[in-house]
Amino acid sequence: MGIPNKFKIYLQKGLITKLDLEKLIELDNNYVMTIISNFIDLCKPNKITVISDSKEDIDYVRQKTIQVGEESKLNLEGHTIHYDGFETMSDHDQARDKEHTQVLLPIEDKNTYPWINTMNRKEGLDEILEIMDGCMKGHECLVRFFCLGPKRSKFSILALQLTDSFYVAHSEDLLYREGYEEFKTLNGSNNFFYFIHSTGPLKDNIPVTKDLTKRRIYIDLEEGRVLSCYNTYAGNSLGLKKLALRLGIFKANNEDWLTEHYFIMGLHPKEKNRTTYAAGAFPSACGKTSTAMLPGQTIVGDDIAYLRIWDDKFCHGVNIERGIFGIIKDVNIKDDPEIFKALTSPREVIFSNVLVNDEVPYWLGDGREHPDDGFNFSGKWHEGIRDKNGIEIPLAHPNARYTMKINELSNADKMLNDPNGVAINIIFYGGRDSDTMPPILESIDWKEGVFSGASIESETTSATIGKEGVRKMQPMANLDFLVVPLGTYLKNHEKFGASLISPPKVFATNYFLKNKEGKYHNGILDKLVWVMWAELRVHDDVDAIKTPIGYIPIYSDLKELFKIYLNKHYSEADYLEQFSIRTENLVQKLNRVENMYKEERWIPPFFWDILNKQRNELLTLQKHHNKINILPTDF
Ligand code: SPV
Ligand code: MN
Repeated sequence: MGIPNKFKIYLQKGLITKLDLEKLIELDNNYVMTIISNFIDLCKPNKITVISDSKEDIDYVRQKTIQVGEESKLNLEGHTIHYDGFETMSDHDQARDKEHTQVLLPIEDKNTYPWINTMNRKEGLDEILEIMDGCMKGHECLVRFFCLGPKRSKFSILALQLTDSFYVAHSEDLLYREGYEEFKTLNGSNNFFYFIHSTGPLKDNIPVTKDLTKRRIYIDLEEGRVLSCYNTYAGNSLGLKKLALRLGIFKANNEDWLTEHYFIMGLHPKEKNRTTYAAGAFPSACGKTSTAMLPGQTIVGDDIAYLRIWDDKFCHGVNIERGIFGIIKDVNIKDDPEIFKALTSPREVIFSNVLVNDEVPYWLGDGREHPDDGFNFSGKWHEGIRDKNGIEIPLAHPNARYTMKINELSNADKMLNDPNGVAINIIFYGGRDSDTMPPILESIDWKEGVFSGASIESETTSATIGKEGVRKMQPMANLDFLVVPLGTYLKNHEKFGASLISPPKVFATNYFLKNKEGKYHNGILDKLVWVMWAELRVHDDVDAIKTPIGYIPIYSDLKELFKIYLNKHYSEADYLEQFSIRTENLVQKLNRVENMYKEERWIPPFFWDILNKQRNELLTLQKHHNKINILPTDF
């Protein structure tokens, strides 16, 4: 490939070095060159730097992020702190911005999509391209190549990222596999996603976005790209995370596979020489990472997975990431020992939006004594300080996070980078539900499993901007990222399971059940017992009790599991209370599910059949026993 004229000019102007231009030319891909020149001309950075897979290039990003102040060093080797924008406790860049994340639809599409933020494509592009005009002035634009999924794998999708944030680029090094060499295997095709990101102008004292009112995240399905500007929070800025999740959902729905908001883990039951792989979706801040990091088990991934019907006709899955961007709140030695150990030992970790005092990071629920001042996401902080609206600023943001690689953890699964993925036998779905679902429940079959995932209900958390504690339906914990009608998405699930020799068993978990006094019924690590029960079910090692909503465990099996895994006595009284079938609450929940799903016209018939069947059976049960809470012993 010769040097395109545009690039000759960049070279003359000193915008790019000869060496960096050669790195681009070597890819021999006109699409890559066109995308870069289009956005360089629009965003107007003062320098273009091309990062290959070399250690030297990756070290450059790591050093520059410190030099420009997007990250600062902490007391332990490899630990750094990064802050995202903050004005007040309700106006900040500390979480995903749902309102300004829009899916661009072609003008011909006159449908309404009840749960998707949509915008006319032309209007959206006009708006965001205007905002992005000159948005990188004075900045260095990094050109990055990544691979979503293991290298050399049928699962994987390549991704090009342009960003003027060293923090974004550094995070992506920890979270995603290198893709520069992979791009050479494209042979000039345009079969990749691309992401353009800019922080926009930064504040003088600390490099965070100055004007959050211009924050936009626009998803252009037609072009397989996402444009994101005036933000730094990873859920808004990193192309490969939630932005690629949306493009992946679109592609998977068109090609009969699944892109899901799933963790993947290896379960290693005691005294049984086997590993069983499980995936699972929970809305943000509902215990997803801590499930994937349960003691004694191994982690493949904690956030996003691609699943395919593999050559052996079983469901295989891969983690599209290789790192964790986890919530740090409540990570302490008692409740999350694996994560806590990883965060308090030397390794490459980016802490974000926590309190730093004397180069030591502190966060909410870390189980340690806290200093009463320091520096945090709001700037200089001291105990009792309030924002402009008089709202008290906590020492760390509730959605403060850490970013690190999985392969450095002692509990990393050895299949993490296998191009064939792992065979998934279990799927967990769960939400934050104080009064309706039991702690663990197995669906009768795949379709009921899809229904169960589709009817996850959860109380909102700090992971998105907005009010906390409101009960919301969270189908497959993926509603925030849907770019196709929910019905289309569910039909794709139905079809996927029907094409498998033996679809995964689906389980609903609920870690958040509360008693009458409003206290949680279960300890945080009790989830180990629930997941291990599911593992036994997959291998037909234990029986279960059939109820209208699915199978629940038998007391003696749980009692034994509590003893084996937690060395705890599990009382029958606890069991009876936790595993009662709360017919009244369940029927009300089904009514809410019905009301929500009525809003869309594409919902497949199997969904309504299951809803009506479960509701009728619950009502019959209630009548038969003449009470609303049916004990496991009543079946
Ligand atoms: C989530 O909120 O589901 C996360 C973090 O995994 S974010 O990158 O913000 O999406
Ligand atoms: Mn997530």
